[in-house]
Amino acid sequence: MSFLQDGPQIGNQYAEDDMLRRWLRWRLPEQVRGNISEGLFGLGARVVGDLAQAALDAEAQPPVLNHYDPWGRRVDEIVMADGWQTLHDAAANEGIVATAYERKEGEYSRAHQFARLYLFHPSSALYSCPLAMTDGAARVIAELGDEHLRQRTLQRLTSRNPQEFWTSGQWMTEKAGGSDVSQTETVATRDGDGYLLSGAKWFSSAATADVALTLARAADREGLGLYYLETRKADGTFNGIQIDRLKDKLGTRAMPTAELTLSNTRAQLIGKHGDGVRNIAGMLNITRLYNSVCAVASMRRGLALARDYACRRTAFGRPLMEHVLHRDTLGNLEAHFQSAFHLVFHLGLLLGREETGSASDDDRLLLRLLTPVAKLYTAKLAVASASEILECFGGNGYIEDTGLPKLLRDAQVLPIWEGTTNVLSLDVHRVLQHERAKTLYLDDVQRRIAGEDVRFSAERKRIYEAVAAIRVLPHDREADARELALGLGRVYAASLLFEHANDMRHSRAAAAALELAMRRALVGLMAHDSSIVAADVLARGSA
Ligand code: MFK
Repeated sequence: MSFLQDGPQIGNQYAEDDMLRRWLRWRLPEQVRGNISEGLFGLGARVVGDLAQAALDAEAQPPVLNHYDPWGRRVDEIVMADGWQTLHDAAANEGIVATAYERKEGEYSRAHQFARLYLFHPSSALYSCPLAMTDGAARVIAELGDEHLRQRTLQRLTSRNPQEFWTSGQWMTEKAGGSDVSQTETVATRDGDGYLLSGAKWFSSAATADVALTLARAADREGLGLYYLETRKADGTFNGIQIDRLKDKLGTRAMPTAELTLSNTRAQLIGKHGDGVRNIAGMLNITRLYNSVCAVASMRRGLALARDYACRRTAFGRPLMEHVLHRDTLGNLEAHFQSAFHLVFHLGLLLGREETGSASDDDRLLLRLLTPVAKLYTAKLAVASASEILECFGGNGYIEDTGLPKLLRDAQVLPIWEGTTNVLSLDVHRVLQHERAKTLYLDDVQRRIAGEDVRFSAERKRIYEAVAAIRVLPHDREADARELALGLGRVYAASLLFEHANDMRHSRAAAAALELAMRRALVGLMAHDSSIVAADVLARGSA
């Protein structure tokens, strides 16, 4: 019989994840860990069991849009796989959104929720996308919704009961503006105590959602307003919504993204006219954090698969894992992953503090600054990591039915949706104009690496040097915004890796992650050279 190669196999994704368990031990009080570890273990088993099967089913049967029923009635029905429904039910009963709103673990509730989302995402066929928007909508409604909306909707968006659990869309993008949403053309016309919306939405992810938040322009008012709508009326028919087409996307194929036309869609204004962008930003900040959690989750899943494969696959007489160069590649990927993990989970702590009233003004400003930093930093890493992971499998990594190419296709959306790298860099730039933002950031980094300990003194010195470089860098030049934002991500991640290695004295993995990350992933912590004139010449292709 000729040679047959086994594919990669992974076990309980909580039990096998040293990074996650070490971080929880490091940051969470013992009692909180005691409360949550059994649930995480259970979810860790499901994501390689029934949820993995559901995700496979959803991926194998992508959504289909039927415009008409057999008798010619326009129905615009999106047919979803059974697996998609299973993932909906699991998202509810595993409390992927609810955990953050029940707040059973006080200020650690978001960290707990991040851990759950992180386990869930790689086996969710991107059900994490509707959950991101659902969580974002819940946050906005909790903060800005009136009593009626909070009573009617918030409870459903945060329910653990699958029959009751609603998901939300975030319909921002129109043909005229993906990044520049001020170009929104949808019109809101007053009708009784509500509004009727008419216009076209060009990228509406999770098109099967129950509700959506969207932007529109009231005829007689300046600026945009934020509107809440339910996609169906009480009789089950669409609320003035026509589904024109499903997008044919590079990845995220199990998740329906649609082009929609709104014709007198009944909606309710949230907040004031003119505050639409500012108000929807609260949702964006949550979905950007989801994006970051999902980025690190996908990096970790890729690594788990590649690591297992490296122990099974033999080449030149030895398992791949016994080849020094392959170990170097995997170690490098792990160092990148850990730097991203630290940044993102730290934001789970800050967000948890913010939502339970225990955050200081400094915590809030740092969270505001680091949210776009984490999104842009982790999304880029996730794409590079997925590409390297595929290569770890050789030709098999390029073959669809191994399930591996999906890792790369799905990762590629992470730097695009919820704001591209440049748009997020401009958001970082916007926050840095706040007089205290940069000083606060630098003081926080310095605090994490303070001390006289000789351990890691070379790493400490390099982080100090990066801090000094950032301190003198002008923060008001738009052309520098991207390099600066990426640098802020690297330096902050380095400071967390440092603190972690320093605190977890007996962890060889923590020390090795710091050492390797500083040599590779975080090299040129604040490599900065403003060469906008040269970039201008090359960008335009001038002779
Ligand atoms: C795996 C899970 C992943 C999740 C899946 C989600 C799938 C969803 C698919 C999509 O819908 S993708 C849609 C993505 N679109 C975007 O992300 C929009 C990108 N554009 C931006 O982010 C722009 O920066 C933005 C539209 C928010 C602002 O542009 P503008 O029109 O120039 O507004 P401006 O004047 O800068 O800001 C208006 C106000 O909002 C200001 O406040 P003030 O009026 O008080 O000064 C800003 O400070 C505030 N603001 C803007 N961004 C903010 C913010 N406040 C807090 N946080 C922010 N992020």
